Amino acid sequence: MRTQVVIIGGGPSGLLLSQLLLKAGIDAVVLERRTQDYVLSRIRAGILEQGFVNLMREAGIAGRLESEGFVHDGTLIAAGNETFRIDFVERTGTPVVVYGQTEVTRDLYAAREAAGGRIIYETDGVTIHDARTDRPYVTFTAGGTEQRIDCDYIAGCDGFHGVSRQTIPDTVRKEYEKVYPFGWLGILSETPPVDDELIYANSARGFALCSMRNENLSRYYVQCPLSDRAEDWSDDAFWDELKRRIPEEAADKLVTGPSIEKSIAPLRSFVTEPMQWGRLFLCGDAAHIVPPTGAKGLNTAASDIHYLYHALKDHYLEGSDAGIEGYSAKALLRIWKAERFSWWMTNLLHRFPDQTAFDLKMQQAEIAFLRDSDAAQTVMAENYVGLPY
Ligand code: RFL
Ligand code: PHB
Repeated sequence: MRTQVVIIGGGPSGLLLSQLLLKAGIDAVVLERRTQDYVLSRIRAGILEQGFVNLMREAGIAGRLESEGFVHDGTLIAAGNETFRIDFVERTGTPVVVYGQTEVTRDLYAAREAAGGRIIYETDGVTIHDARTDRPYVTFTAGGTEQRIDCDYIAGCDGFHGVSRQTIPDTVRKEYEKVYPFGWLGILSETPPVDDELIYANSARGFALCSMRNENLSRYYVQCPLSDRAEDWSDDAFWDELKRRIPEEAADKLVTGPSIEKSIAPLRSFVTEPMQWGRLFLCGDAAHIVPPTGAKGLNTAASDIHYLYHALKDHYLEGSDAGIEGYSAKALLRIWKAERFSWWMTNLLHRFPDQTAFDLKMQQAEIAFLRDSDAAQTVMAENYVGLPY
């Protein structure tokens, strides 16, 4: 088999790239290790930057997102019982959109299927060959047979545990990592959200977040020790803990109900450099991870896809390789800024096991500064809605 671009990974990064390429008349094959149902069962991101929405529009698949997504003009920050609001639109002119990653992925699969684009599911043993030559190829097994796809370029969109990043030799690859000493326990419940906007809460008992998917689907998180297991948390224990961490006014009106999903995600900051090796390009979680506090994971994946899509389009349609050559440097410049913001928001809002009395005072002062300073709120809003591509 031959194609122009092999895309490894059928998560949001890989699917979005495949759809943009298809629109530009560039042929691609997506290889996904799991089934479509499995990918759609993962509950993850909920907040989309305008840049993400624009890419979905460019790919011609923003219809449902535009009709069903909820536009949020700002967010609430709580510290103990005190709450203040940061107005994104007033400060930057731009809102964010609440629309689940599951729905984004569903729309992308539907569009790819409708267009007859190729996705090979349940691939095993995907291996990248000759990425530093001008004739790379990928081998794998699917449906019990060994297969080979020859191509011009390979997009490594296979998430944090994928094979693409590992293909780059240790002598070339440099990894930067910070692992946080806690995780997020998250639940999804068919209850109305406690507020119209998200509440990010710093409390003496640890961080909590009130988020949502729609009028009758809420997503809540509490910071928890890494040793906790989701199955050991009853729904009642979760709701009790959440109520203790959010302002009383919100706790009093919180509607609780059975959870329909419950899981723990560890928090990590991670970047690999470079994001390109010969004809292999890394995109999304394959190249970088942020703690979810700034809602940047899926959105940083989108900026990588934007740069790679334009680079490939310039190569195939304009005969220019400037974008291809500059991909890693360009993508990393924006990634590191999103890493900084996610790390800052994580430090601002969580309790750390080794936090000293001085550290706590610094955190309180930082929150007070954010509450009182127009400039600080503008900086926060600018980062939250997404830095320009
Ligand atoms: P994914 O989604 O991990 O998809 C990678 C795909 O590659 C497949 N794969 C392979 N396929 C073939 N061969 C192999 N060897 C393969 N190895 C892996 C996998 O099966 C999978 O289908 O990466 P992608 O596409 O880069 O997308 C990244 C996003 O999923 C991620 O950044 C976000 O979910 C992060 N995130 C959030 N991002 C936001 O922008 N806003 C948010 O509000 C937000 N909230 C979150 C989050 C992530 C969370 N968790 C659980 C990590 C909240 C949470 C709790
Ligand atoms: C979510 O709704 O899942 C969500 C929202 C904001 C975040 C992280 C996760 O910062």
